[in-house]
Amino acid sequence: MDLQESRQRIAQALNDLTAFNATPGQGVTRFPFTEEARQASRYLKKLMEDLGLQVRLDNSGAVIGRLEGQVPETIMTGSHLDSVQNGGAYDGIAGVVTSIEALRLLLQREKRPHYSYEVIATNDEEGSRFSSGLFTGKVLLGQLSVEDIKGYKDAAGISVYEAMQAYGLQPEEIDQHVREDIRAFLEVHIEQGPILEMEQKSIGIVDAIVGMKRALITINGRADHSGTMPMQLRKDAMEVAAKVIAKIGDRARQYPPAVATVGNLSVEPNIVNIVPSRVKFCIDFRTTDAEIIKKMYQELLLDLDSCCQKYAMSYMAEETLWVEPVQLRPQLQEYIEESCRERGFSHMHLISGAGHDAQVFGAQLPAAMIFVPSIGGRSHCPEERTDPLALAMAAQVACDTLVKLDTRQKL
Ligand code: HGY
Ligand code: MN
Ligand code: MN
Repeated sequence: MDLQESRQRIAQALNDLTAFNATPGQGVTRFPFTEEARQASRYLKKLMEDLGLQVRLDNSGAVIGRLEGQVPETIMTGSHLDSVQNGGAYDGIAGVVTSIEALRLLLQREKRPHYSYEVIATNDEEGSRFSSGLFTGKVLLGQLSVEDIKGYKDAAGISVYEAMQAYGLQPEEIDQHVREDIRAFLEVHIEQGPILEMEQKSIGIVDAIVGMKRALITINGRADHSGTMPMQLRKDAMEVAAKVIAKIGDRARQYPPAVATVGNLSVEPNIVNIVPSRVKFCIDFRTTDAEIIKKMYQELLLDLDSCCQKYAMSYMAEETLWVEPVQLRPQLQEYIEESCRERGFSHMHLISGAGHDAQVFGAQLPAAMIFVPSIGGRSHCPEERTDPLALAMAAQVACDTLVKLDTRQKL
C-alpha cells in the first residue's frame, strides 16, 4: 500500500466530507449536535465499517470504530469532526481521516494486534457553539456533570443538555460511561501555524500543548437615551467592556508566549441611540504555564471590579473551559521520531498553541501528537489548506508508531 494510494483515499474522503457543511462557499461550519454533524458521522461510520471495525456512536456524539486485540486495553487514535464557524476543511477532520488510514495500514501489518484499537471522531472539540470545548474527551474521562452541560449555552440560549436530547443522546447519563480501558491516545492534526512550512519539515512531533481558559463575561449597565443622559450618570456596559478588553492583548504581551483574545461579543439592546444595558463576551487565554493564565485572568477580574465600582455597575464571570497545559509522552514521541528517521521524513519538535483532544487525554494517560504543515500557516478560516500527501505521510508514521507500541508494549 503506497503513499499515493493513501493520499488519494484521504483526499477523496476530505472532499466528500466538505459536503456536510452549514456554510457552503464560505468555509466549513459543522457545529456539534447539528444535521451537518450527523451526516458527517454517518459518512465516517461507513468508512470505519468498510475497514471491518465495530462502529458505534457514543453518548458524547463521537463516532468510534473498534478493532478487538488480544487484550481489551485500548489504544485510541483520532481527532474531532466538528469545526469552527466558517472554518477550514482540515482542522480536526483531516486527523480523523488520517487515523482511519493509519488503522487500515495497521490491519495490513497486524491481523491480531496485542492491544485493542479505536479510531475516534470526537465531538465539540472546538467549543465554538457553546464557548466550551474538548467535550468528548471530558465525557470519556468523566469530567462533566449534568449541571455543567445545562449551564453551557449557545447564542440561541440552547444548552448542551438540550442539544444532546434533540440529537438523540442521553444527557442524564453524561457522567455514566467513563472509560478506564484507554492506555494511550495518538492524534494527527494540522499544525494550524507557519512553523513546519517555514522550517520545511514534513512532520511535527509535539512536545506540549498550551493550557486554555475560556470564560463568559457579562457586564450589566442600564439602557438610557444616548442623547439626553449626561455622561456622569450613565451606566454604559459597552464603555466598561471596551476598557477591560483593550488591556487584554498588551497584558498577554507582558508574558510571552502567552496569547489572549476576545473572539465574540454581544450587545443589548444593540441599537445605535440606546446606551448599552448589557454586553457579553468570551475570553480565550493560553500559554504553557498554568500560573500565567490564572494571573492574566485575575488581572482581568481586578479591571472589571474597579471599572464596575466606578460606575456602580455589576458583572458576572462564568468559566466555560479550563484545561491544563500538557507535556506529551516521551516514549510515544520516540516511536514517532524513529519512524520519521526510518522513512526519511524530515521532522522537528514543537509546541502546540492550539488546543486539542490529546491534551484532555494527555493529562491522565500517555498521549502524543503528529503535526503536518498548514499551507501559509492559515487555519480557522476558509483558506485553511494541507497537502493530502503530507497527511498520507502522517498516516504511515502513525501506523509505524502504533506497530512499535503494539510490539514493544512500552509506554
Ligand atoms: O481553539 C483551539 O485551539 C482548537 O482549534 N480547538
Ligand atoms: Mn482542531
Ligand atoms: Mn480548531
